[in-house]
Amino acid sequence: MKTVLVLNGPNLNLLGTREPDIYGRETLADVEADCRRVGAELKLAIEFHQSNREYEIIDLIHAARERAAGVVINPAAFTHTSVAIRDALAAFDGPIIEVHISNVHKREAFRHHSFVSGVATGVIVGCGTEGYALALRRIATLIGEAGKRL
Ligand code: CA2
Repeated sequence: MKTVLVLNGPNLNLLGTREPDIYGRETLADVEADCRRVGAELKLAIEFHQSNREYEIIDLIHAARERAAGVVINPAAFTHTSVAIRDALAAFDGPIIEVHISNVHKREAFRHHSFVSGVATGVIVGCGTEGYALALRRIATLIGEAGKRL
């Protein structure tokens, strides 16, 4: 079974506790359960992590080079600041889908730029927490297509 790494950046541990008008009412535990349910349906093993520390996210991306066929990442605020996370993702060979729960383009100007999008295979924005399931389905398609070419 292939593994997909689902990575969440800073403050996403607070999901469902504040700002429900922007981020909805699901907690990160609910998102993890959704990802595991969809992963089982797609026959993908899910590794799910959240970290408030940039270096931990970078280390997890490095480890994914050996362990994962794809990466789903919501880098949260690091989206708009981190060249280091972008560089780590650029060294990952499989598909990468960047997810944002909110529509960052409807929000403050500083959220309109992503350092990550330029190295992502695809970007899902403003689809709520459902974006994670959409991202996993896209990764499954891309991994399946790559498998057929081998
Ligand atoms: O829309 C998204 O998914 C974001 O990546 C979320 C980040 C934000 O900095 C990005 O611009 C867009 C913020 C994550 C913090 O989430 C919280 C959720 C509830 C309560 C407090 C923080």
